Amino acid sequence: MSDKKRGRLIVFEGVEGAGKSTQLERLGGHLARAGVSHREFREPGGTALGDSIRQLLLDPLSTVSARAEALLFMASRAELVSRELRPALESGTIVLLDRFFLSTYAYQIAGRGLAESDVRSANTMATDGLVPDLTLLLTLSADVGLERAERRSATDRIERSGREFHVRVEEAFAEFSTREWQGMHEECGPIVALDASGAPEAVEALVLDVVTSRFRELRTALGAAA
Ligand code: T5A
Repeated sequence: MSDKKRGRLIVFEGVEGAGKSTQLERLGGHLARAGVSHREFREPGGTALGDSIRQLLLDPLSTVSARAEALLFMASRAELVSRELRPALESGTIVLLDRFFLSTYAYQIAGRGLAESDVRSANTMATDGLVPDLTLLLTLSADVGLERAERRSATDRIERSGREFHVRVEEAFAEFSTREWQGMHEECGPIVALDASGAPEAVEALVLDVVTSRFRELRTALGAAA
């Protein structure tokens, strides 16, 4: 398929409470008002199987070993990629995705301590080689993000993994934004780090700026709708 007809996969990543869902929804609103066909998904979830897996993974009463946890994320991902993401992209739709495999690299490799080579291999199977066109990495300290998430609702199983775990996740995300790391992980596609510590409107302006400067077709559509 020619790149011209394919949609774009835009992923939002970052620590707990970084504002991914808020910004994804805002970008989705801009696209909808501009009449741009788009779909919104989150991981884990987005399919019947994925939603069941999400419940198992996030339930504070579940006990899940690190390897089982990684494989459950992969099973949800495999289902989402084959049933939803690829068909949407192939039909020319813009896909906005709340977390993808960069989260597995941060949470399961850096956070839980699983071997990078094992996780990358399993991920290759789950994504079947699907590479994001852009990842917007919202940067925020783990402490501020957890505070935001705790203020919003009761914490889930992964949020309860302890401060040290979340600081390792924050540090991993910081490393992912470096040119050196990205050069060694081509499966991740381009990653752009954005400061998520400001007000939602300030972060939204940063998101729009990156998206419209990366994708000419969206610059035209969103510019015309402004
Ligand atoms: N996970 C996921 C893995 O371990 N491995 C994986 O491979 C994958 C895919 C998913 C969990 O699974 C883990 C990571 C997660 O622990 P989830 O509920 O989907 O669980 O968790 P999150 O994606 O972290 O969702 P959150 O809702 O916690 O964070 P968001 O989406 O980053 O934040 P958002 O937008 O919901 O905002 C949180 C609160 O902050 C406010 C919002 O109003 C809301 O109250 N807020 C702001 N406040 C001040 N300033 C701003 N700029 C703000 N932006 C939002």
